[in-house]
Amino acid sequence: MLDSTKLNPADEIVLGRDFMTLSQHVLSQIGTFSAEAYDLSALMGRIGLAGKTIARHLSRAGLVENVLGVTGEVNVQGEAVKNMDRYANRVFLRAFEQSGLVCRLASEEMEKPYYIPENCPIGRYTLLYDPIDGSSNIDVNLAIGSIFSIRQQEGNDESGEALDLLQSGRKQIGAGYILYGTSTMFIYSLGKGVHAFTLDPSIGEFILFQEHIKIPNKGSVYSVNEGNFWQWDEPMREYVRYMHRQVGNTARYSGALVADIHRILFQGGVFLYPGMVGHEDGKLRLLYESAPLAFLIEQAGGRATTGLQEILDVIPDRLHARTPLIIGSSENVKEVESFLNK
Ligand code: P6P
Repeated sequence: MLDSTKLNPADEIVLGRDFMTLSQHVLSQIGTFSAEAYDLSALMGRIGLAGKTIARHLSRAGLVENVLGVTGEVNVQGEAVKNMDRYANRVFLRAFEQSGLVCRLASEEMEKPYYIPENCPIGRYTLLYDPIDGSSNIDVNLAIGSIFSIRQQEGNDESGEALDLLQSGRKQIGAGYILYGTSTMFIYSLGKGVHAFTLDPSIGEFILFQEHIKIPNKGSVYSVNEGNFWQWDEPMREYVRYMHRQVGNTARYSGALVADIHRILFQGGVFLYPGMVGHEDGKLRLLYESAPLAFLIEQAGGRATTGLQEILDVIPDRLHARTPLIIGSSENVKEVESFLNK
C-alpha cells in the first residue's frame, strides 16, 4: 500500500524548502509559539506583503500610470517625491491598518509619525521605514529597496513628537530590507543572525534562500559617490586615494544604499557616505536607514560607524536625524578608521 504521507525524496526537499516561508522562519527563530512570537511572525509577514505589493507595482512601471515620475511635491527631506515613494509609503500604512500589530509608523516620507489608534491599546510595535530607498533609480529601471526597523512601542507618545523613538539603535528588536532587483529578496534579523529569502512569484511567498549569513571579514569592494570627493575632509580623500593605489580593489556604487549593502553583505567590502562641506552629518537618515542596516551588518559580523561612534550607539536629537555612515566588513571599516583617526 503506497504511504500517502510521503513523497519521493526530491519532492519532499522542494516542499520542505517552499514551506519554510518568512512567517514560519520567524517562529522557528523565536523558538516558541507564544503570543509575542506569533505577533512578530505576523508583523514580518505584513512587511513581506508590503514588499510583494511594491514589487508588483514596480513590475508594471511604464505599463500603467503613476509608477514612474514625480508627484510635484517635496518631502520633509526637501527631496522631490516620486510617485513610487508615495505609493510605497501608503502600502506600508495599509499593510498595518486593521492588523492590531503596530500602533505607530515613522517614515522618511512623513514629517510626523502615523498613528493607528485602534491598534494602540494592543499594538506592541513601532515600525520605522524608508519605503523606497534609491528613488533616483526608479525611472531608469535599476535596483531599489525598502528598509525597515522594528521597535517596541513604549508609552503612548502623548506629545506626538515620538520622543521615545530618539533612542539608540540597540533598542531595535528587528530590522531588514527588501531588495527589488533581478529578483525580490527579503533580508531580516531579529537579533539571532541574518537570513535571506527570495520571492517566488508563482506562489507569492518569500522562500528561504540562506540562513545565518556572515559578511566576509574583508572585501575588495568600496562603495562611495566619488562625485563628492572635493566635499569631503582630507582624511576621507586620503583613504580613497589609498584605495585607488591598492591593486585589486573595485569601486561599485549603484545609487541605492540597499543594493550596495546587499553586495557587501555577500561579497565583503565597505560602503561610505561621509559628511561633506555644509552637510557634516552626511545624507543618510539614522532611524530608518543607517540604524537598521547597522543592526543587520553587526548581526552578520560586520561593523557600522559614523567615523567617531558606532552607529548603534548614536542617540538622535530628532526623528529625521542624519549621520555619516561607514559600514561593512570589520577589516575594511577598521582600515577607513585608520585614516580618519590619523
Ligand atoms: P547620492 C538614495 O537617495 C539614497 O538615500 C541612498 O539609497 C543612496 O545610497 C544615496 O542616497 C545616494 O546619494 O548623493 O550619492 O546620489
